[in-house]
Amino acid sequence: MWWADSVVRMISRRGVLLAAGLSLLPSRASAAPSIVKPLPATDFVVHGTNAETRWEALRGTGSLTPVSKFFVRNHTSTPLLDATSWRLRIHGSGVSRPLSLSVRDLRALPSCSVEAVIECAGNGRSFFTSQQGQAVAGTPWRLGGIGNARWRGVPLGLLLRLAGLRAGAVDVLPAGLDADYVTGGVNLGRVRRPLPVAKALDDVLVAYEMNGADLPPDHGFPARLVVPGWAGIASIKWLGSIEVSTSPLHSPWDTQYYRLLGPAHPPEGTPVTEQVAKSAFELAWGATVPAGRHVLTGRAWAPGGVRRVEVSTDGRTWRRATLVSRGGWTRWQLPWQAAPGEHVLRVRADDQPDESPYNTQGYLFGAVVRHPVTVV
Ligand SMILES: Nc1nc2c(c(=O)[nH]1)N[C@H]1C(S)=C(S)[C@@H](COP(=O)(O)O)O[C@H]1N2
Ligand SMILES: [Mo]
Repeated sequence: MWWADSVVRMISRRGVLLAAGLSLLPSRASAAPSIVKPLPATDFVVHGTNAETRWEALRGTGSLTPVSKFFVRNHTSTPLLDATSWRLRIHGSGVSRPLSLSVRDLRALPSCSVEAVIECAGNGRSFFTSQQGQAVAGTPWRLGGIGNARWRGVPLGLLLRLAGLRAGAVDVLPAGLDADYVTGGVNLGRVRRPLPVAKALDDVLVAYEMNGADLPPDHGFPARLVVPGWAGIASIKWLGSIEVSTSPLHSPWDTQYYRLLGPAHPPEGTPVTEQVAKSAFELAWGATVPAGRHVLTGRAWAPGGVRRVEVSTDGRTWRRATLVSRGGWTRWQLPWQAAPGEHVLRVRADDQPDESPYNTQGYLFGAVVRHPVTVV
């Protein structure tokens, strides 16, 4: 495994003896690195326990985001789990035959593969402040809190049926095996977020492969949920259990976080489910480029796919970009004759608005981003 070296480094840094293979490491002092894989500054901007992909680093890569460049969003630290003792429990009032599955059990079941983006609900959050002058709470991502991969795994619907899903089941609650999330002195427990049974039965995977190889530690080894089209928080990593219930389930990740709160919403807020359309240039933020002919490249994405991508290089007119490939996201390109000076480039997927509705935690930023570029 390409990541084996960093795992060994991480373990020796944490001073844990490896007597009987890898085991679940409790997260220690905050000095311990949260993310296992290397985070070269050319590919990532690090925000605390999270790392966002630099868009310029995607130029020249194919449609799938290489694991080495895929963003990481960790509430605490990547746990190093032992695949041989790992089990996925499916239990609760909504199933008649609770299951406990090993990695081997999971891999023996019929699998399928999907190409899908995983995107943090807070992707683009910093633009609420920099473009709209609004203060919002949370990690100040630009647009790099997204990646596209081919995921292989077992449809969650199949597992629920094997567990004897009851007709009256309404919600499932997948929980991670990473450390409890403690914030402001309060322990909120395992990272977990309820999902309606209807979505669970639709297109959700319990994935064990990413881009044709075992899931790497940072992305959920040995298994994670992949919930296409929905906010990244739904795609629980390091899956340990899934409760299925005939009554609604909740956790702080749907009552306190990942809920749209603010003047435009009812007092209890609106849960975040589907993501919104976005688009980005494969260019550094504030890039400096030589004058002359360029081919602008980028990607656009939306839960139902993107039909049209338009680019404005003059602040007034829009030109239709050529769509290069489709899949989890749509790659596009457009020629640009760059004249010396300061420019603001804009790209929009379908009907992306100029302003994004405010919410206090800055979720679902969907407005057209104004990307500064200097031409010399
Ligand atoms: N167990 C667990 N699952 C998790 C998280 C986490 O911290 N713990 N973060 C969630 C969030 S907020 C996002 S955006 C995605 C990020 O997936 P990635 O790190 O593989 O890019 O994982 C989700 N699943
Ligand atoms: Mo997220």
